[in-house]
Amino acid sequence: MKMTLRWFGEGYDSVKLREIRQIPGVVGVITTLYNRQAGELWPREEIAALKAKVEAENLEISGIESVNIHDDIKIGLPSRDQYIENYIKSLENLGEEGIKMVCYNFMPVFDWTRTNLAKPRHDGSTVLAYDQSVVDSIDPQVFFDQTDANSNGFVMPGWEPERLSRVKELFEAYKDVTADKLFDNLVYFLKAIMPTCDKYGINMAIHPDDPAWPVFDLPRIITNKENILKMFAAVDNPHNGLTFCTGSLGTDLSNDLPDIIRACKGRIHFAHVRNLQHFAPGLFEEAAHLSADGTFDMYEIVKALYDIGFDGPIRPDHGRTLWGEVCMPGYGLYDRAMGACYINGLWEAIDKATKRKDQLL
Ligand code: DNO
Repeated sequence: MKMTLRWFGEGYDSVKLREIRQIPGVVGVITTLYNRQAGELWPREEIAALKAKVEAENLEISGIESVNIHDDIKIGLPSRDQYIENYIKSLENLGEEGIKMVCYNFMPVFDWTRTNLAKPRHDGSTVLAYDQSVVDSIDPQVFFDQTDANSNGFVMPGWEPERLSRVKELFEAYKDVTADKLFDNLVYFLKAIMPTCDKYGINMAIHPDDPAWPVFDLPRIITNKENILKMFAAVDNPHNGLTFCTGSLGTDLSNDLPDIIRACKGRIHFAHVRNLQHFAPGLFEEAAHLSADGTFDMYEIVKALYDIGFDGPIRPDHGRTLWGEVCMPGYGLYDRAMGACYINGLWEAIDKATKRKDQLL
């Protein structure tokens, strides 16, 4: 595995590349052209400029999160072909620049959803939290406005104002899109881009739906082992892979995370590793990465990734906001730096224990 940190780019992130470089073991960033909206073509010069900036700080671009998918592709409108063509050109430009991993999601209207961006935790930090009863009782537009207002002035990934100023319109456009239809539209998109991925060796890594069930009655299709394997089978190409995200798949406690990792061997191209603390179904908050602070056994998760020979980029995921840091909720430096060190520590221990055991046999 390759330890990385997400970086949104200059002007969008409170964290600097040099600070990221100082986290032991972090070799790269997962970044994006944050100014580019879903559906837009990514010019090669902009990708090259971003790459030069990252490399000037002795880091690499280990992958993109995200090249977002235009809603017309998800809805399956005739205009999707033009947006797919743009997507293919963007992939070609990324491929020409040697960038080989692209994370994306196929969630309608909203990306990840949390009902509180700054819930005080027992230790005095604040975290992102989710309460289904809030989602059940709020109008989606109000929900969006609240999220936007509570983001400390940062544009939150997946909550770009340009897109979400059209919440009502989007809900209308999705009204006939069932889960099956959404799945077919995903397959259509993947089939169209696979030849380009084959040509450049680009690994596509779909991000699971977060939370892993329909919100605001919108369908969600990447929610559990069965659906993920169905997606792999529908476009059976090794470049059609997954971002294994503990915090998303782990929202549903019936998902056995190490088991999903093992079932997806060879198709996990990117990993987001974090802990959650569950209180009841549909009621949880994000925790420190440490196993003891939340619900998941992080050792078992990292061990499963190790056992399947995972060698892609991995990143700590949302962190707590602490020590007075002012940052995008979930994306401060301090807690994610601790998360990276912790995951590296688990990996080193598993690696050494495995190698010593092999020597004894
Ligand atoms: C939230 C992130 C998601 C993720 C996208 C991938 O913090 O995990 O926004 O980047 O779903 O396209």
